[in-house]
Amino acid sequence: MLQQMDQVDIQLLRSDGSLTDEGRPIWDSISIEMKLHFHRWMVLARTFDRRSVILQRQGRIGTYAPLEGQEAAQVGSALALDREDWIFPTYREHGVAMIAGMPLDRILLYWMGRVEGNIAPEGVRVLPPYVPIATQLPQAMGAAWAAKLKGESSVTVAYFGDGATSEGDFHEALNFAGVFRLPCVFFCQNNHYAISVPFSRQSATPTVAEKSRAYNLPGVRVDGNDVLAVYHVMQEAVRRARRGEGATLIEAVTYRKGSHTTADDATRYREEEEVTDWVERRDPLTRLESLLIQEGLLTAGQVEECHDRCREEVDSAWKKAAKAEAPPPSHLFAHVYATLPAELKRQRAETEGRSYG
Ligand SMILES: Cc1ncc(C[n+]2csc(CCOP(=O)(O)OP(=O)(O)O)c2C)c(N)n1
Repeated sequence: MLQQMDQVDIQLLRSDGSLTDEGRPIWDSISIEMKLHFHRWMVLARTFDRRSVILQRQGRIGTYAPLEGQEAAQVGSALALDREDWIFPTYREHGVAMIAGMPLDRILLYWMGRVEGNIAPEGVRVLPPYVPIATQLPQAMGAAWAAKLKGESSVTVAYFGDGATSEGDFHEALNFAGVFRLPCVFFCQNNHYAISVPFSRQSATPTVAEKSRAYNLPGVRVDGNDVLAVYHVMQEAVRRARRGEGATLIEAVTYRKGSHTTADDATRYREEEEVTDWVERRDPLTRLESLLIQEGLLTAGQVEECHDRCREEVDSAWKKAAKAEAPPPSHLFAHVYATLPAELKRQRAETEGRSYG
């Protein structure tokens, strides 16, 4: 099983922090600024993630979906996008959302159950996190189709997990994108489990990428813990979409280090040997840090400073989020129905201390 996880079409930065022959010229062609962005955002995503798990354990935020282990897939893909591009995320894409311009305190507000956590600042094109699996895919096709009809150059990116590829919505969206040659990218983070169900129990195809063939789209299976390779394939897919050549399906092979959410216990369905292999040997952040140090772009001390600054940034975001006023209970009933059904009207009246009907 571990061997099959290893088979990818493209890896540029190996687990030990060395570049492959193909990786060297690609790394050299990237600006130092971007290389440092890879690092800072991966550290920030991890720091935010670890703090959020602690906040959940302290009862300060609600159930939370950790991303640790998937930083390279999220950061590499999001840094290849422009401000004009549309992002349709799942509940795990905090690393993508922060790069797209979602303030950290607002991401925390979402996990505190606040409506404001769903609202992106003006000009930030990231949709609220989608919880029903794969629903965002056909909706993202609507945005991509609209952009195409209007002659805009924006690209739409739909993020989803391996489990989402077992849903009808996934197939409908790929079919639609193929037929109408839509400017979009399907970005799958294959972290190997849909909660407790391994990929082999969800899909008869050994990979996600090969599912693209049925829709006449290119599919690429990239090492999702290699930020350089993810950035590279995403750039190519985005450029292709902007040139009017249609959609690409990217499968970033990765692993979530922790549980599915803070309400789950992953030790019940994952082998210790498998977890250790991914956590100790394939960590996306230590691999990049070791390359940056070898290349003389950062010292070990500067790496530590970056971690400290990110901790401060997350601290101040939490301080801000914690000050937010508690919302009135009526918020529970807003924004879903234009006209509330009778039962919900009754419940709303109850929360307001009124009798109903
Ligand atoms: C339509 C639908 N069915 C079931 C669920 C319950 N559910 C929540 S997360 C999840 C697994 C999703 O796995 P995957 O798509 O691989 O994404 P990951 O959580 O691993 O990032 C399921 C089945 C849901 N949210 N929506």
